[in-house]
Amino acid sequence: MEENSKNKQSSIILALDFPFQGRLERENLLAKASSLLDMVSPHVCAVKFNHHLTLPLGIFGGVQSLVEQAHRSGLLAIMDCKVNDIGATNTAIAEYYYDAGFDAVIANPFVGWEEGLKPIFDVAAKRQRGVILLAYMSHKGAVEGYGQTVRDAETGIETRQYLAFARKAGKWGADGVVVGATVPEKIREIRFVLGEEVPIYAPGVGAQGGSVEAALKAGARFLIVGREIVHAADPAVKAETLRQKAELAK
Ligand code: BMP
Repeated sequence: MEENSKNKQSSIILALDFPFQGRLERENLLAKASSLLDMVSPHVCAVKFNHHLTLPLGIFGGVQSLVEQAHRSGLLAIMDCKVNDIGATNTAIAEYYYDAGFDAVIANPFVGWEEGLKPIFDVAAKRQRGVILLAYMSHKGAVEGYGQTVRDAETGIETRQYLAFARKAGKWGADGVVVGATVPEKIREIRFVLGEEVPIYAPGVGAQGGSVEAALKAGARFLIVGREIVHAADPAVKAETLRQKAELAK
C-alpha cells in the first residue's frame, strides 16, 4: 500500500459501491463498475469491494475481472467482507477471496484469535496477502460495541473495546485497522496505541460527514471513499479533488 500510494501520490481508496440494482439494471452493473473504475483509477491507490458487487456479480463470474482490471491499473484490491465466523468458515471465505486475486480482506476482531482470526492470518501468511481489522466503525451505533468499556480477558484491566482491539491488531500483526473518519478523536487515540507501524484506514469521508483533513490530521493513513465519488457528476474530477486535498493535508 505504501509503495502504491507513493507511485500514485494518492491516499484515497475507492469504495466501488453501487446501491441496490433491480434485475434489469443488474445486466449493466459489471460494465458500469468497470467504467467507473477506469475513470477513477489514476487518482486512487486502491479499490475496496463490498457485497454491493459480490452479491449481484459473484466473485468468479464478475468481481474477479474487476480485481484484474484494478491490478492492471496499478491498484491494490481489498475485499471488505468483514469476516466474522468460526475458523473453518473464515478460512474458506479468505481462501476464495485471495484465490480471486484480492490483496487483502477485512475481518472483524469480535470473533477473537483462537479458532477465529488466527486461521485467516495463517491463510494470509501462506499466500502473502493482507488482513485488515475493524477497530472502530464510522456509524453512530458503533459506540454500542466498539465503544463499550470492557475488562480485558488476559489482564483483567478495564479498557475501551476499540483500544483493546487496536492493541491486539498490533500484537497479531494486522496489516491495518479500520477506524471511521467520522470519529477523528478515536483515530487519534488508536494511532497513539498502535504507533506508526500499522496504518489506519478511514471510511466515512463525505457521505457520512467525515472530513479529509480531520481524519488525516488525527493520524489516518488512507481514506476510503464511496458515494462521494461514485455519485459525483464527474467521479474522476471528484476523486482528483479529494486526492489533492489529502496530499495537502498530509
Ligand atoms: P461511503 O463513502 O459511500 O460512505 O462508503 C464507505 C464504505 O466503507 C462502504 O463500503 C462501507 O460499507 C465501508 N465502511 C464504512 O463506511 N464504515 C466502517 O466503519 C467500515 C466500513 O467498511
